[in-house]
Amino acid sequence: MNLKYVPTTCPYCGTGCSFFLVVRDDRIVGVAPKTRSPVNEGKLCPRGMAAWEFVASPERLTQPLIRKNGELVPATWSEAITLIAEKFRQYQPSECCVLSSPRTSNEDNYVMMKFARGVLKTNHIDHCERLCHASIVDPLADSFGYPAMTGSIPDLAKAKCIFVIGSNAFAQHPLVGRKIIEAQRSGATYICADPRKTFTGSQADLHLQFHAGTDIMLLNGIMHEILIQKRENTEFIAARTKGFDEFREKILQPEYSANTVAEATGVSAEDIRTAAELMAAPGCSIIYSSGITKQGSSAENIHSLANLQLLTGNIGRPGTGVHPLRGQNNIQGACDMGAQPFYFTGYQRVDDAAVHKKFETAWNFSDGIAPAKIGYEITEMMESLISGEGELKAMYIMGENPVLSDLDINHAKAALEQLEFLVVQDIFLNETAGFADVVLPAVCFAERDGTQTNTERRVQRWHKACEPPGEAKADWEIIASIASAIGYQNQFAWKSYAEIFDEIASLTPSYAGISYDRLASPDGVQWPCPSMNHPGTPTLYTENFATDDGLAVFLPAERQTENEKTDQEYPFLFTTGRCIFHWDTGSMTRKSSANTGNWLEINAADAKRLEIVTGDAVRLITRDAEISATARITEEILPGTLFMPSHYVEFTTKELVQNTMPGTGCGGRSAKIEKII
Ligand SMILES: Nc1nc2c(c(=O)[nH]1)N[C@H]1C(S)=C(S)[C@@H](COP(=O)(O)OP(=O)(O)OC[C@H]3O[C@@H](n4cnc5c(=O)[nH]c(N)nc54)[C@H](O)[C@@H]3O)O[C@H]1N2
Ligand SMILES: Nc1nc2c(c(=O)[nH]1)N[C@H]1C(S)=C(S)[C@@H](COP(=O)(O)OP(=O)(O)OC[C@H]3O[C@@H](n4cnc5c(=O)[nH]c(N)nc54)[C@H](O)[C@@H]3O)O[C@H]1N2
Ligand code: SF4
Ligand SMILES: [Mo]
Repeated sequence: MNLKYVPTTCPYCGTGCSFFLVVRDDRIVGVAPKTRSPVNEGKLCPRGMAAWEFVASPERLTQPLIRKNGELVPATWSEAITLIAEKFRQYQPSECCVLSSPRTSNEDNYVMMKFARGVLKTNHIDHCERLCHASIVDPLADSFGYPAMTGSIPDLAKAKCIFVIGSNAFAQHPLVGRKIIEAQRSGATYICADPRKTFTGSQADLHLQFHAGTDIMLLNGIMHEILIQKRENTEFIAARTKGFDEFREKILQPEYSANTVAEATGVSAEDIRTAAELMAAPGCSIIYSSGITKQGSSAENIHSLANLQLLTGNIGRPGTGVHPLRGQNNIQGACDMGAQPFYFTGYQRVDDAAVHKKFETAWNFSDGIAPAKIGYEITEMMESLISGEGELKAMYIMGENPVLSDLDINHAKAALEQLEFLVVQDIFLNETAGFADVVLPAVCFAERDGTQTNTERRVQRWHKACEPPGEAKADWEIIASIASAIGYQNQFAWKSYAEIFDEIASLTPSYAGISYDRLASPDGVQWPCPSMNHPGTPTLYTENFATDDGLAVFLPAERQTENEKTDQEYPFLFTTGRCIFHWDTGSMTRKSSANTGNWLEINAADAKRLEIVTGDAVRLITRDAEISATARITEEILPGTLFMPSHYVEFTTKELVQNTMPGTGCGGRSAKIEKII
């Protein structure tokens, strides 16, 4: 018997936990703890523990498929690659678009980005970030310079106060939740603000349960109190920020006084004052996630969190800062690698002439690269297909399932039907493959080398633990074969993931000092890491911000997400989110024993009035859709609010929430409920 322990990182969430895959005779038989990981220190959540189970699933794709007479039938690699190359050669750059994938490695995303811009000559490249944390990236850059988390997961334990808003970290990022508890046990005060009293909220020392969508009122109210109590950090503000005077004037308006804010948000004036006092003290860390980013005013919400830390000087030291918890395992990396319509790697803009020249020269395509012009976002791709106004005809999708994850499933299906040619490259025959002309089998995380970058900018290694099923190939190798068949062998001639990584490092200042040798350390390396002797950057902005003049900017926020108005007929505010049992569209978790069926959470007082008890069948009705579910009566949500998990696609949750909010929908729609008798 041959037994191996292969170190790797988790393929699920952006926390980036490490573990060993236990391999017996080329078959993975389990996971084992990797105690030297600074992120998870040997611990894993149930998803990480089970991360090896899907690898050997009999449903894995094992050979290329080509659609003939309406059916997907097995084909050879050579047939599939020749067909794709022929097709892509026929289309103009403006007719092609690409979806890259936060489930794959940095190298795969880089190669896909080079393929889109160098081979197809289009900037129409994007990934599901826009359906998830679209706005996490740019708003933080507006305030501080970098579109990323400012601190580190291990350093959260050093905070004296932790403020969590719009994140159910204990369920969705459990190993970050562990750090919150560690800080609390060491004496930190833990404050949680959320419209629901979730797992995460129920552990808090102070829970601010506010009406969905009133985030800016609440945050401005807290900052108003900090100013009134004269707790702002004047020295920090003077030395390291700009825009304070205008900000101060706006926040001191009477509409943000504790009493007015209490009325608007449902949080007591006393709790607002207490939160202000606790958060102004040195050593406060803020954590947020999709509750903040999925609203109409998500950018303003994030600016407000940045303002708060600038006001108190709680940034630039371990245990302080602003920490967005990113969703998918490598969503940070997919963004860093330029799998977006606006950027090459490391947020170098495609419409910057000098940057454009740099990539054109380095890549050396004899017929040039895509013009210095921003391409379509995923939503614009779908929109242009539906309206028929754009020119799109061909699409290449790697590791995404837009048929289930798009904001509007019928809309996504209608869009994909308009395509003349669709290539889907995945590990399973997902729902999107139903629309494909060619399906290509890819390897999964356990079968490849490569790197991924977690939510705290930590670049970490995957290591190949076993052979892929059947004829499945690495994502980058498949892309390179297509590029070669089209006529671009030289630009895609790498032999390994490490060689691709070196090319990334050579073109990306924030990754310049990272190499596979350095990544052998169990700590990984956190970017920016500009040179080989630079240690990496666990804490950003210790001395300067990454803005042109090194100063951070106060950006006062006044626009608030508009909830649909409730009235006598539709008296409830309906909101959605995740639950601990399922992952995103539920395609994997709903097949497991953890499947729970769909439910609707109703506050106990409302339920009593409507004579509904837990287990009753109820109908939820909005102005343009309805859905049935099992009632779950709870004190976890405020009276007047309803909540349903977003993983149950056939119940069309998104049709219920669409038009009012981006993403799977926070904020709220007005709704009524009926008991089904
Ligand atoms: N109903 C519903 N919709 C949602 C959400 C929800 O909770 N519910 N969440 C929203 C959010 S926050 C997000 S981030 C998006 C996610 O949107 P998507 O990324 O479209 O959703 P996933 O279900 O993660 O699909 C990823 C695909 O990648 C494949 N895959 C996994 N590993 C690999 C690999 O190594 N190589 C290749 N080639 N393929 C691979 C999987 O088989 C799967 O088909 O969905 C959004 N939409
Ligand atoms: N178990 C599990 N874990 C996951 C995933 C999964 O599908 N299942 N998906 C991963 C992905 S892709 C993502 S993006 C992350 C998301 O991670 P989270 O953002 O933590 O996910 P949710 O629980 O959907 O939403 C967070 C919180 O927002 C609150 N909320 C609702 N309305 C509002 C509002 O108006 N304002 C504020 N401030 N909060 C509000 C909800 O009550 C909820 O507690 O999770 C990742 N981890
Ligand atoms: S917290 Fe996230 S990265 Fe860590 S084991 Fe769980 S799913 Fe994997
Ligand atoms: Mo996400």
